[in-house]
Parts: sequence; C-alpha cells; structure tokens
Amino acid sequence: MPKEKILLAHGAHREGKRTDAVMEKWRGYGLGQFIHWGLYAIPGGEWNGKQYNGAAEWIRSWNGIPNATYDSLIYKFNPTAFDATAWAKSAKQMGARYVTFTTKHHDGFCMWPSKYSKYTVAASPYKKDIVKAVVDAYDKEGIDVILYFSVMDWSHPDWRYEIKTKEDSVAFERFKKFTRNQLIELLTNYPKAKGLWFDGTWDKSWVKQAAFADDLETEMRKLRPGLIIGSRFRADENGKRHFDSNGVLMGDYEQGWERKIPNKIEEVHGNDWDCVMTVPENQWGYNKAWNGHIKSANELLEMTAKCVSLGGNFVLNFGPQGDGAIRQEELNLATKIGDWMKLNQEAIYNCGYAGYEKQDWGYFTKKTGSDQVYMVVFNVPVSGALRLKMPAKTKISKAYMLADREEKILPEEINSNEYFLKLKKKDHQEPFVIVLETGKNA
Ligand code: FHN
Repeated sequence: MPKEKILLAHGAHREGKRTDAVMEKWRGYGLGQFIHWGLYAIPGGEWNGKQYNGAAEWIRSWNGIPNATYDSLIYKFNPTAFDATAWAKSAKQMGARYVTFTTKHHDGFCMWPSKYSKYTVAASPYKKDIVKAVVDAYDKEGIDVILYFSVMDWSHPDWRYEIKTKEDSVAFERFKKFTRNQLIELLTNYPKAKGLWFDGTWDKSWVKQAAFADDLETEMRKLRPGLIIGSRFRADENGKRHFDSNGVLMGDYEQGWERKIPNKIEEVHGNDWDCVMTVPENQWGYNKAWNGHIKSANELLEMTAKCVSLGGNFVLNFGPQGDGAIRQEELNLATKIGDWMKLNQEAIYNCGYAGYEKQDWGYFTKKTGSDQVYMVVFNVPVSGALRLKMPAKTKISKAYMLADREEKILPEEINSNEYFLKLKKKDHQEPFVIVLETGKNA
C-alpha cells in the first residue's frame, strides 16, 4: 500500500529535477571550488601558541577565547596579498566551473559592506568589498559564483539556538528581519551570483521557522528568477530538513553530501546533488597545522570521477591565509588537478551516471544527451587487462585513450557483453580515461 501523502504548507514545492537552463548548466559543472575565508584565517587554528583541535573556522566557539577578543580580529583584517584575479585564474586552471564563497560564516563577520551590520570588511583596515572582488574576478574567468551564507550568526545579539522565553522570541523576530535584509542585500548587490549556499540552519530556533523561511525563499526566487538554493535552507512545518515529511527534496539539489560521497545511485534518489570536500580531514578555514591525512591530487580526482559517475558535482575546498594568499600546498593540488583535467575533462564536464554496473578499475561516466561513455581508470590489475561488463545487449564498437585518440584498444569479447581491454602500458602513474563507443547487440 502506498503511504498516504501528508498535506504540507511548507514542504517541497516541486518533485523531481529542475529542467531550466540554469540548473542544466549547474548539473554539468562536474568540478567546483569552495572557499572558506574570514577572520578565522588570521589565527589559523592557533591562539596564544595553543593549537585548537576543531575546524579552524570554529575557533571563536573555543572556550579559551572571549568572544570580544575574537571579534577584535576585525582590526587586524588587512589581507595585503589578496588577489581575486589570481584566485580565479588558479580555479580556472584547476578546471573548476563554479565557486562557492563564504560571504558570512558562523562568526558573523561579513565579507561585504553590509548596511545591516557593523561587523563587516568596511570596518576593517582593508575596507574594500571582498565579495564584489570575488564575484567579478570569477565571473570574468567564466566561473559561476554561488554565495555561501550562514544563518547562524554568533556575533549577533539576537541570534538564539533555541527560543525558550518571550524575550528570545522577540529577539529572534528581529534576527529574522536582519537575515532577510542581508539576503536581499546580497542578491541585489551581486546579481551575477547564480545561487545561495546555506549553512548554520540546524538549530531549533531556525528549524521552527518553516513559514518564514518558505516565504523568504519565495521572495528571493521572485527577485532573482533561476536562483539556485540547496536543501539546507529551510525545514518543513514538522521540522524535517533536506527532505520534507513526504521524503521529497526541499530545494534544487541535495546538500547533505559534506565530506562523504554516495556509493550507489539509489542513495541520491534521482536528485541533483554535490559533494563538498576538504583537503585535510575536517578543516575548511585556513589552519596552519593542517594535521592528519592530506588528500592527494589523485585521491581528489578519484572523488571527482566518483561524484560525476553518480550524477553529482565535486566541490573542493580551499582555505586562504589571513593575508589573502592561498597556501602553496593547495595551489600545487589545483595545478595537478588542472593538468589532469586539461587532458581528461571531456569525461567530467556535462557527464553523469552511465547506467553501467560499478567495476573494480574505476568509474563509468556518460556524456549527457549522447551515447558517449567514458571509463575513468584508477586501478589497473597486474595483468594490465581491464575486465569490462557492459549492460545487456550493449557491445563495444571502438575503444581508445581520451588523452591520445590514436591509441586504440582492441576489446576481447570473453562472454556475452563482457570484455577484456588489454592496455598497452601497465604501469600508469596517473588515472586515465578510455572512451567507449558502443552499439546495440541484436
Ligand atoms: O560548520 C560548518 C563548517 O565550518 C563548514 O562551513 C561546512 C561546509 O560545508 N559547513 C558546516 C558544517 O556542516
């Protein structure tokens, strides 16, 4: 028996994927960049010689630091090495097709001169509008911009985690108005931005604002038709986040894939999604220490291919230093990823789920709207032959290396719809892509 649908006033307002051109473009990005930059980049995870064990951008919440002391970092914010054009050029070289930039993280510091707050770049020695610089520079490089915005604002006197008293309620009403004003301000000031990336929306106070958030979303979409908003913005009237009480995605894409990637297509329920990933384990803002496992370019490329093979985008985070420069290790990763992308991007851009069974050597991707299938290979067996199981009634008519189309690979049919692809070279140091041209068996 199908479950009866719950009537919702503030649930999802659409079932299934958006089909407009803006969202089609988003779907085809393949690779993106995330940037976490704010006051927290100045201490970089260290305070008075002590290392903070959490994520560097959370250091304000550390017991050892009085809030006012943290907030006074504003007087030290003067990033003389900040060069939005250099950032955008590096992102372009990496192959990123969109960037998500922190306009305001949980600490409440605004990277634009918001007229609704005193705690902004305008009051820092730097003074200039950083959001504008980022939007303009990335737009110039043809990289779409999404604005990250944390609803939770630790610096705001009216922010509450939970509404317990009449006073809380009055304060939070003011906070809601402030949030609405800042969002409308962002959309008005930066019309080139394609979407909003919400964060800090998990606390009880906000989760209970289903009607307000729903109205605000409608207002923002009206102001900026085509605006992209993920599933983190609002909850339904029963407090359900991401998916409403009927299990329908709320927003244009699923935003739950933070530092994790689905393993099977069933896990994404036919929705759009992207995965946001850190280079170390869990550091988004700049951390001097950068402890633990640091992902390599090949690991990150594997994640990119995996996401695309399951119909998602992969978004790699960068945490620029307090002076505005991007750390050398991140720049090196961007260069390596970009070098690989230059040869193989055809298998990443405008590609998605191929409908083929996952196999040990890597990931299948398929060009949207065509029959072109790619094998993105990460693991070559000692035999140097890749075993390849095709869907029923599908045969390979041609196989060749994407980076060198002259290098043809003769498929050996070993079973019906099953092949061995014998590689010319066994000792690949880098992942590579094989293009498959396919046809139907009688
Ligand atoms: O708490 C934040 C965290 O600092 C970072 O911004 C990430 C990025 O996805 N979002 C939050 C945790 O979900």
